[in-house]
Amino acid sequence: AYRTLAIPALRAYLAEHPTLAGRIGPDPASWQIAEVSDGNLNSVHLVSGSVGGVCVKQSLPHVRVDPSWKMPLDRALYEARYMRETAPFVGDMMPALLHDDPALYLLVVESLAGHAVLRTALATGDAAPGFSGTIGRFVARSCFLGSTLAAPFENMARRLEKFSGNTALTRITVDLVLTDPFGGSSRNRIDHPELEPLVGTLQSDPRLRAAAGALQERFLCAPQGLLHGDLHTGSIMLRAGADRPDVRVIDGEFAHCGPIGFDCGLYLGNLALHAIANPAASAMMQAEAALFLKTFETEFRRLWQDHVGQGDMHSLLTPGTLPDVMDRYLAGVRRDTAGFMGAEIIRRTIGFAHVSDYDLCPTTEARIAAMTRALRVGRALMLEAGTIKTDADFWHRVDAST
Ligand code: SR1
Ligand code: MG
Repeated sequence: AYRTLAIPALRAYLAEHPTLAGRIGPDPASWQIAEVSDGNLNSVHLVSGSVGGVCVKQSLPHVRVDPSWKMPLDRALYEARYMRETAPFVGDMMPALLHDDPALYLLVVESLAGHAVLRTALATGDAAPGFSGTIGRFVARSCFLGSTLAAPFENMARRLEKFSGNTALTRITVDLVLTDPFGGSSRNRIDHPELEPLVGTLQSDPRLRAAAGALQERFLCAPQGLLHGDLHTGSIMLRAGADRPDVRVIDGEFAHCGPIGFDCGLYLGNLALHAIANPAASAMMQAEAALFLKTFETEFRRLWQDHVGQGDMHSLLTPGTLPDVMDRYLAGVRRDTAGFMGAEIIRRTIGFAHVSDYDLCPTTEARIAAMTRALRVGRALMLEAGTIKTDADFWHRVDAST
């Protein structure tokens, strides 16, 4: 039966599973177990011993950062499903899933004890440039290879069936990302009264409300691929390497079949938020955004080229028409990306779940100025999404607000 495992119970649980215990070390009493919960929802422990270590993640019956907000436990099962479904496409860009327990709603994954959360590494200046190349490849591969461009439609039908029950977390996204910040909600958090006039203007702008509505429709009615669903800089871990950083995507519990631009937009939105909160990192974030878009599109086109005729969508293409069809498809992904990027920037500024990047602002005035700028950037991206064609167009909306 379900129970939340505190450290002693967790030690006993792992000791009873020889394949897991074998990865940690022979003497359970000597294992070091530390709670490292960092996200909004779950409890996470790192366990290490003389042989190595594992990471244990368990669903809580509520939102971790707000115990009064009750939550079903099944998110751990969807995260395990996402990892199983995606691992064949992305290999070691994700940690390995070692074990899942459907009764305890618990996962055990490869330990990334030597890695840092990307958001933290950006804040401390420890993120070596180039990590966005891996994220671009991750999104292209995880989204394309499961799509109906790459495989018979029955494949996607099976995926839809597997993930359509992830309604509790899809509800969080629909409400917290795509509705509350634009309509107003008691869950929103407006840190500074100085922001209220601008928030009022945004929430009473019929065009912005309509743009948010169009994004809701895309999110719920365009199952182009299996999305990670929460691809912000807190869902990415990295460790410096000799020639390039080792980059891993974690936390796939928000998995949802939806528009590919959602994963792209969340990632770019979080790079932009960091640039806005920490102007010293702006040039680096711009370069990372460009690298992400370039790697994503190059990989997506290459995969499509290699899979022509294997899926049931655009299955009749001849070599001459392929580039045009790809251009049109990717233009649609860019439009979605810009819109979701804008919504993410706005919701991380005035919605329920903020980002710690704003803590880098040296004064309250700088923080209010950064948040004001973020709201303007988010609005421009959402309202002008259809006109954003090039990599530079994305960042122009970020720069134009300085
Ligand atoms: C109640 S959960 C709030 C946010 O945390 C997660 O990481 C997602 O981003 C969600 O929107
Ligand atoms: Mg998370």
